[in-house]
Amino acid sequence: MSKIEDVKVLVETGKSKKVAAAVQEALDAGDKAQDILDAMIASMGVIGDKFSSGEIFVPEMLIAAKAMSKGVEVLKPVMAGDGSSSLGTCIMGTVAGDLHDIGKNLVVMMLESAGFDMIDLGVDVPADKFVEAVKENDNVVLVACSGLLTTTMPALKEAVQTVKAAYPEMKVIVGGAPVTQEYASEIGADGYAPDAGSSAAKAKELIGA
Ligand code: B1M
Repeated sequence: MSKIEDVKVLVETGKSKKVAAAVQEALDAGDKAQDILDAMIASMGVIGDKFSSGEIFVPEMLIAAKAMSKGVEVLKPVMAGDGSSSLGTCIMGTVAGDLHDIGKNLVVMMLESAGFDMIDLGVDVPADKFVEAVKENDNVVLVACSGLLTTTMPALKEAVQTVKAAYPEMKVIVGGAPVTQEYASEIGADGYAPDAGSSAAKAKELIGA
């Protein structure tokens, strides 16, 4: 079995104590960080499908998520840039009612490496908190909101519209599995990105960098 396959199996079986070492072994064997990350994202897709079919339940999903996070920790320094040039501050969070943070964490990592100073508000962030964070931090140029559930898409809309009501000129980018460009436009977001990689390019484009 290839090293990447090892990583996939460990994530899918929630072996969080072994994933970090396996990711490091894959890197040492010459696998690209992006390929390892893509494999772990695919594993979460497998986990999601098993959940949908009733083969596994929430605890197993949580354990797999923890395992993936351990792997991402190892990839972070490899994938991150030096962050030496600042494009300004970006406030990011997963919207109210939503506890999914792996995708958000990947977007934080990519935006940080693109040169943004990231303020990560975490998960289950009410709309007002995004506004407070804009107020409390210097040089905020972008607000980024993540939403993973169809049931929290209205919270995404509320976040965008609350930020826009308080700061009409603030650029807002949204993303997450159920989000589309169409929905992003409908709720008044300035930008949408389908994945963490493209979020960096879109974010830079939005602020004219
Ligand atoms: Co949840 N969950 N979950 N879950 N979970 C999904 C999302 C689901 C699709 C599983 C399924 O049914 N197949 C389903 C949602 C269905 C729907 O809404 N249509 C679901 C459900 C139903 C639930 C619960 C309701 C289950 C329950 O309690 N009965 C519950 C809700 C809890 C809540 O949030 N209030 C729940 C709970 C959980 C756990 C807590 C157990 C755990 C999350 C732990 C954690 O995040 N720390 C969990 C997990 C792990 C998943 C799956 C399996 C994996 C999510 C993930 O991390 N994916 C997921 C199934 C799946 O995704 N296929 C599922 C990998 C990650 C890298 O991808 O987050 O999509 P993703 O991020 C991508 C892009 O979306 C994008 O870039 C990322 C990387 O390229 N992106 C952005 C994300 N944010 C962005 C922002 C941007 C731009 C791009 O700009 C700002």
